Amino acid sequence: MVYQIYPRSFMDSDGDGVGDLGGVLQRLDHLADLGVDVLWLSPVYPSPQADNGYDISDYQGIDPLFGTLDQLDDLIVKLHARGMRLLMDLVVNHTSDEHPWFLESRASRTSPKRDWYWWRPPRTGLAGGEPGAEPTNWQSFFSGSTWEYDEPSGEYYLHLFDRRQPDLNWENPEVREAVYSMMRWWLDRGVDGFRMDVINMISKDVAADGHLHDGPPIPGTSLGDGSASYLCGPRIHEFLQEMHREVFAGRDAALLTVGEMPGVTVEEARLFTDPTRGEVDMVFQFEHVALDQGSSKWDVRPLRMRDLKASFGRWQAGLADVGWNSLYWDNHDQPRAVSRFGDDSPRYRRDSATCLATLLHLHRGTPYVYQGEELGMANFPFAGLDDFSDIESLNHHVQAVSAGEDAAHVLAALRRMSRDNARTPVQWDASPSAGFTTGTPWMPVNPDHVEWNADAQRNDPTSVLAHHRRLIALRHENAVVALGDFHLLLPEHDQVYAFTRSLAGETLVVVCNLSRTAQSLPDLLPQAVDAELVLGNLPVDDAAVLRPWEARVLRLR
Ligand code: TEU
Repeated sequence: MVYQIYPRSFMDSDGDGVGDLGGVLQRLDHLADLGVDVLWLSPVYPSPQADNGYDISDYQGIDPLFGTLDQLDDLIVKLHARGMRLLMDLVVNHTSDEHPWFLESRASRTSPKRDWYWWRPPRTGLAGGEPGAEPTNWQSFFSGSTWEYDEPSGEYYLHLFDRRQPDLNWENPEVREAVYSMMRWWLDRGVDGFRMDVINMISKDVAADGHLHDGPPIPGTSLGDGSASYLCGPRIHEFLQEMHREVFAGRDAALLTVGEMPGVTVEEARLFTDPTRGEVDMVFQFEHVALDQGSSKWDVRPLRMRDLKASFGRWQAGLADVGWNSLYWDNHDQPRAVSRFGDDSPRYRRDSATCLATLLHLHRGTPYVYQGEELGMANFPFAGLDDFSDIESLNHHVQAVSAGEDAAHVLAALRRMSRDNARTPVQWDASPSAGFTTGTPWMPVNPDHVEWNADAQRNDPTSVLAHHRRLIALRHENAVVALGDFHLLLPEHDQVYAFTRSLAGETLVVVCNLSRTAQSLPDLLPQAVDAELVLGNLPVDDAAVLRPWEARVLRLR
């Protein structure tokens, strides 16, 4: 399994309130105890931190905020000594607007690096900066238009995310070679692979004359949806195959790559992860984290369990013979799973966190655990707008309120969906700063840390942490968990999520009650009633009754 560290919120070693590499080095026992195989480190490179490091101004260094290159080297050595591997975050769809490449590109229209980014003149007939003069109507992920006007040169540059994150032009072979050479430099240092940020956005659908196409209008705005022009664009497979040849070919076959791919379909994922094509090992897909959303992530809807099953079920089936799944509930962009998919009331928080974990870890694929998920960390009780820090949340608030949305309604959506929910400090102990820092934490510690923390759980066999340890060990020790075929049961049931995993004559039945209502097992899965209990999240008094949020892994006799 892969454990994700968001370094700014993991552990602070120098008291400045921001987590750092020294902090990661102090907590290696926690990772080893859990059974982590691979550590994915979110960006630690020099960055103005407009998007907490996803805006990189130097790909080959460490931001002093996080430490030094020596510490990174030390981390590689210490992880390897404990049998763990390190994945770095590769953010190459865009750079920071303070990256020297962009500064040079911006300097003049004739700069040798002008073409390293997407520069376009204002729309014909309109003056630069005038509303509607943007080269396309695309809406950015983080703010209004994807185009920022550059007064001195009279042209616009493209940014799919914030204006401080200009998109690199992958059409230019020099850009690609610069990225590949940087990747080789990290591999030569000993890192074991990359998690590739929005990697399915690097190929844009551009006409031979350089024209980019408008997207369908987005109701209620003057903007359009440009995603057809940049999600899995025309050259995406070519670029990833080239990267594979230029960077990974001939190196250790154990190197690992995972491509983050918003909007990727199962059919595309089969191509991306087919080992014979030489692209990436697995992708992060977004289908299951969009099931509780309407027109946007801020339009929160109730999740229907049968939709979740249908979605996971299709991905399991779609990548059964070719390719490989990554399995996640949480990461630094998602609200906390126990609050979102589980039940974070005091009565059911522990049970639902362990139930969700069982469900995820028993699927076929590589499980990812995001820091704090193994402790059952929950969403933060945000009081007001001042408590938010994330660029996406703040930009959204400004835009939505200026577009006339009710401020209280916008705030309610932020509370549930903001990425800040995932970014509060990891709760190590019950002390005032949760053992995260000796200083003032950059984000407030969740007040529930007095009860919910690693110290309280480490030696408690019933804890969320202990349950994760058991799930991870189960996969390590049982080929059927790692490799077995997946078969969905009870697809129509709205509370019980059940499936089998089978390999070489052995069959496990996994049954999870994702509700507060007790369920009768004989009515649902008679074959499971007298099966052998391999692992459960609650003590079983009555084999016939699945209690609220109970999960069982059973072996058919
Ligand atoms: O995220 C890409 C992405 O599309 C998102 O999930 C997005 O951040 C947002 O949550 C959509 O509502 C990646 C990184 O994981 C994210 O932290 C970065 O902000 C983003 O790319 C830009 O680099």
